[in-house]
Amino acid sequence: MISRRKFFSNAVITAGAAALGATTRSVQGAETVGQPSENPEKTMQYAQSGHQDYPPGEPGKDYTPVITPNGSTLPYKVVGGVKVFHLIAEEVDHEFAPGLRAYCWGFNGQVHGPTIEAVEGDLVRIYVTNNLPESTSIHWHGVLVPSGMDGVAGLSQKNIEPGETYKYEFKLRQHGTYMYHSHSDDMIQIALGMMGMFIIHPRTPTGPKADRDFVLMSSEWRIDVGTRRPVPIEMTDFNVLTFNGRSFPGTAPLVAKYGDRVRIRFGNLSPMEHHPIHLHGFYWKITEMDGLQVPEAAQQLGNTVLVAVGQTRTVEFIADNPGDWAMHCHMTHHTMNQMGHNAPNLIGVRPGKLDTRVSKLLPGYMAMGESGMADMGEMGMPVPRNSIPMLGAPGKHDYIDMGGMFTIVKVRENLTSYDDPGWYENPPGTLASLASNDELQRDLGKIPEAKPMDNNMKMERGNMDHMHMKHGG
Ligand SMILES: [Cu+2]
Repeated sequence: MISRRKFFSNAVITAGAAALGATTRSVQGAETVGQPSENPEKTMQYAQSGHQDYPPGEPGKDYTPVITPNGSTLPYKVVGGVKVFHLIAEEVDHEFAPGLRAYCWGFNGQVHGPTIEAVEGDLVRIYVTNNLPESTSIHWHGVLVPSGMDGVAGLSQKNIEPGETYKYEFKLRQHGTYMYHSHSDDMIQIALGMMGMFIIHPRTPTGPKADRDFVLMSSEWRIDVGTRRPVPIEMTDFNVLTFNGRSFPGTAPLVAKYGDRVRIRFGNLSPMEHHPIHLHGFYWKITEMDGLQVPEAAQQLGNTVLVAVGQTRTVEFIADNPGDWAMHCHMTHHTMNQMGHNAPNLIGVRPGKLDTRVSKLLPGYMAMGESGMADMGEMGMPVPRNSIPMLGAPGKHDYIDMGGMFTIVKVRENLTSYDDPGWYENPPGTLASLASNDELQRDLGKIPEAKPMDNNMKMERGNMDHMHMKHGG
């Protein structure tokens, strides 16, 4: 167990080693942070013995449970002092956002699997039942376990064959934000969704307590328009980007009260891509990297954190800025929905009725608008069966041209519950608005002349505006 005092003594050793130029020592010093013992042999005995140092940690008493938006926490029961969990790997008919469903592989009826939550020092026993048509195994990503519990099929254990239930058992000798995922036929099983978050709370918390503790797992999928099975061999062209298995507008907002300390634990098990996650309205501190606590003096400040495939990053900030704040991957293709991909480039072109004619021949065909793609989400063309428009959803002020790996952090004063409070009411004078002629004359000395790029283009668009997106068939 890492006490605050030991934590600081480690930090001092690390600093001292670094000062002497012993860089390898400093790396070793860093590794001891978050682990219960500086003595590797003792640590190993501890991890492999059934010896119990602490009673099972209890929610509300030993920790404040995390919130998994659009997801849930895996229930457990205590048997003889051991926390017993049961994961069932199975096919799930999963909704990514209203209008788009696909047959994925997940756990306990969910994509991704429920969040496993426990406390440092807990002895956990996790049963894994395989109801998939092929063998599997589960790896506890970042969790320090005995080699035979590490879940790499063939290397650490036998495959769990269809219909079999395996038992994993280990003691949690660290705390932090970790993950679990299939480690058998990885490319297929991860592309189909077989992953979840694994949160281990500290036995003896140090530092300020989070009022809101969110868990967000990133992933990416290719689901061809009109189909209902993600393409598991995709390597580059992903068209459905998700937080906790959902694409905006299917993502639930993260709600906080003004003044709350908000923690967000990001994990990324996308098949191929890293995600720079950006939050508007705040700066945060990166408090954990791959589950390991970052010493306070070394916590980076920022508003974007790169979460590479296989990494977790935990951030904390004070919700001191009321409003509706975008939080999203900053790769522009990752905030776009399914139909935004592979659209022919028609910027500056007059397509006339081409779209309508071609779409009769090619289901799912949709060209880019003449003046960009912002109109596509709200234009009148019917959406093919089982698909989501390329862009987002109606917002308070206008259509939101964002989708995919996008969600909203909602901070409010005077909240009575953490239910979705609806759209933010902007206080007078705090909303961007159309400039008046008086203001323009006063400040610019003139009224800027409107110079449309091509007046002819505008004529083709009239009948596309203000029509609702609807699903065909
Ligand atoms: Cu991304």
